[in-house]
Amino acid sequence: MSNFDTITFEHNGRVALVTLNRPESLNALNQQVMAEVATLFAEIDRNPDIAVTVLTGEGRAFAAGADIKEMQPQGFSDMYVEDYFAGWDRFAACRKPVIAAVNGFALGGGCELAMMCDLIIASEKAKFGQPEIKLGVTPGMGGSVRLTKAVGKAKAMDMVLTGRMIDAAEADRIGLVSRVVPHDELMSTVMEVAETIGTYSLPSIMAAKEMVGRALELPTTEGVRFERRLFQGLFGTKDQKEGMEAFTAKRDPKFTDR
Ligand code: CO8
Repeated sequence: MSNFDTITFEHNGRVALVTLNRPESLNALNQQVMAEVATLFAEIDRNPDIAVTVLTGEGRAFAAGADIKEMQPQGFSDMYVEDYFAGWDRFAACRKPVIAAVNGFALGGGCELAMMCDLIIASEKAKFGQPEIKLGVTPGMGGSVRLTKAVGKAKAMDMVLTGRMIDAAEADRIGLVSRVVPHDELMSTVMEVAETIGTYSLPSIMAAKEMVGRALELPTTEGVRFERRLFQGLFGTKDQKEGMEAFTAKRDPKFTDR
């Protein structure tokens, strides 16, 4: 695995832990963070020992957004020609599940980054928002799309147009997060969820992520057809035989496909 300056990486069993590590700027997402995250997640994608990754932030933020100080001097040509922040698409393309452990502020690009993950588990202290309108811009890392799909037009418009922050309880109520837990139980809960997922068959974990992701993009009949093909394909794995045999024999399965 590569070495990084703005993120840390730990790997234990089938679970990886990635921490955004610029606490002095509330883990503001600059180009270096993006490049390092994209590189690391490409490595995670290729590493057959890793089944699931937890993404969190050091200090009191998950991420307080794109780095405003880095963006401030940029012009349209800089943004357009460089396709500024397109590297986050490489993170979103990771084929293995990523759990966002939201420990504090998840604002702007930070909220958008959490929404690129597959599950969001939030501390009671977490705060979410799309405050870009206050800076004279709008969401730019997929927030208008993923937020609207997650919570619907009424709440997305409220957040994007007013820029107001919502707390973890509201985020839970509107369906933005999967679970909310006491702050000091955040990491233990998230690691337990990750470890549970990590016990399952890797091809079925990846297929599950892929089919739910496609469900958001496809019409119902196409989504159902796509799901069925992946489901049928899993009957080509050793793990399907093992999982069903273990059930019949009333023992725990031992999955080995990679
Ligand atoms: N960028 C750069 N630095 C930041 C950011 C940020 N997004 N957020 C916080 N910081 C820095 C602060 O400047 C401060 O640094 P310093 O100590 O050098 O002054 C340090 O972090 C601590 O922050 P505060 O002193 O402000 O802490 P507070 O507790 O008073 O406030 C807040 C916390 C409310 C989170 C406040 O910091 C804040 O409002 N931050 C900005 C939130 C924001 O507007 N985020 C959206 C950014 S725009 C964006 O994300 C666009 C995404 C799409 C880009 C796509 C491009 C194609």
